[in-house]
Amino acid sequence: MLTSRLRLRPSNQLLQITKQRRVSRYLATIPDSSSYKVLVVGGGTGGISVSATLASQFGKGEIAVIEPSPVHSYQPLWTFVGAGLKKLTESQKPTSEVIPRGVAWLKSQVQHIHPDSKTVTLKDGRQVSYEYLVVAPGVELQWDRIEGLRETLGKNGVSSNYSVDSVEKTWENIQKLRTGKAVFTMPSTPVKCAGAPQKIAYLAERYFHNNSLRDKISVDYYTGIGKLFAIEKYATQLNKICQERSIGVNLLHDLIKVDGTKKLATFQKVGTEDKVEVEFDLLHVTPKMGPYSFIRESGLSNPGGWVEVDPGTLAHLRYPNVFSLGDASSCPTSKTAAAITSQSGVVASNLLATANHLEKGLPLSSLSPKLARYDGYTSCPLLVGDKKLILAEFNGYNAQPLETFPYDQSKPSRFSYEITSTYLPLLYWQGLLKGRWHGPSSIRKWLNFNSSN
Ligand code: FAD
Ligand code: UQ1
Repeated sequence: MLTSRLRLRPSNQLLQITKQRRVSRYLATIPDSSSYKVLVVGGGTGGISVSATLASQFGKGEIAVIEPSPVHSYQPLWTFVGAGLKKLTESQKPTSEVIPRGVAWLKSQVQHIHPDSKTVTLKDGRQVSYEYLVVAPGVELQWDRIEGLRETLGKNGVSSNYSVDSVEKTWENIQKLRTGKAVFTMPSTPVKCAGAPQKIAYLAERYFHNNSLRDKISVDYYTGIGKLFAIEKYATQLNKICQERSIGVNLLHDLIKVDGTKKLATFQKVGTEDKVEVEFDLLHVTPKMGPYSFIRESGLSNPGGWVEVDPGTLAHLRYPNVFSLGDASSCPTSKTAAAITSQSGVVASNLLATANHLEKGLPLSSLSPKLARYDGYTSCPLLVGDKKLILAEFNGYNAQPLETFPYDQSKPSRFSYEITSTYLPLLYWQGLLKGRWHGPSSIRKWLNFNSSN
């Protein structure tokens, strides 16, 4: 299936690095077992950050991460890559290097979870049992839900920053365009990093402007939803930028078909039967996304297909030994790595507390008030071009800003750009993935002690 091919194939250069490093790390590898105290589904941002946080609390080989990909990606960097601001290799590390010390890596894919018998069936046929389960497989990129997209992605001026195979094409296409129509799309489904589909439009527009091409190139953003951004404070600024720079904003237009040869994109007007055909010379597509079907088939989902957890404790509503975080969870906040900085600490703390409580033979009802709670924190660093950025940080549960720094983060700022471009990657690799960084709440409290933020 295209989804897995696109996401799992590493670059040749990275494969070579992987091979060299695999030899030196061989002795540190934990042998596979058929039973673990803690089993983690997915070695992405959520899975690695939770297992790193828990690793020191459990013995060697008691935790395992199930992850099929040999490469771990810091996906937030892909917007920078699509705009020529970073190299793709800067976003990647071999999975073997991010698996925490003492944690086993099962290089396979989960096919089915049996929460009643506390076992998991892997695609290679193995059965693995667990006491505690963390479900973090992320969101599925559903390329086939837009007719013609799979055939033309990476060709005919069509690319997507959401695909590791075509993100570099975005920068190639932006540089190649000298005249014509540049079109950027966002679907009507939930997506990870809901700002990414428009960030690349702002970056491309500034590139055309700075190269004296703007009067020859039109820039249009088509979105399947009804506003530019969910939080009013940031939406106001983004609308202003679009107006000032003559970026066309077409709300409630959902991309349903791409004809790469004819350079024609077809949109469905949401809530109607009407279709609109739009010509393009450059098309940046954000695919439709949804939950993986194995979550529903395993009986762990809410009606929408997401892992059904308590939005505060992140514990499963029906299986108290199961937790979920990140893009796969039912948390009604936007799906970002930033959200995981807060969620990973909550999952690790509550899993440990549950294990200790049950070991003592105490009833779970007495534990509930003592559990940690995720407050809905999430963030979307909105690159707007010219090395400036709107650092949107908010509580996704009450739609209110929750900013770390004591300045108005809705204003495009060079400082916010530097934080995001230089320091967040460091915080990600050395902090979050090592279990040492659980979000900016204490910095926020310290810096804002005198404000009402
Ligand atoms: P992932 O990190 O996607 O990891 C899921 C893992 O599960 C994958 O490694 C996958 O191989 C594995 N998996 C899938 N199915 C199975 C299975 N059946 N069995 C076992 N393993 C499985 N976030 C921000 O905070 N700020 C940003 O600026 C930002 N920008 C972004 C820009 C782009 C272009 C993209 C694509 C994402 C961006 N994000 C951003 C979002 C962020 O990367 C995700 O929200 C985050 O990585 C989610 O973590 P996760 O662990 O839930 O999923
Ligand atoms: C963050 O910690 C983080 O993970 C490392 C992100 O992911 C890319 C973010 O986007 C943000 C905003 C944070 C929060 C950190 C600070 C310093 C505001």
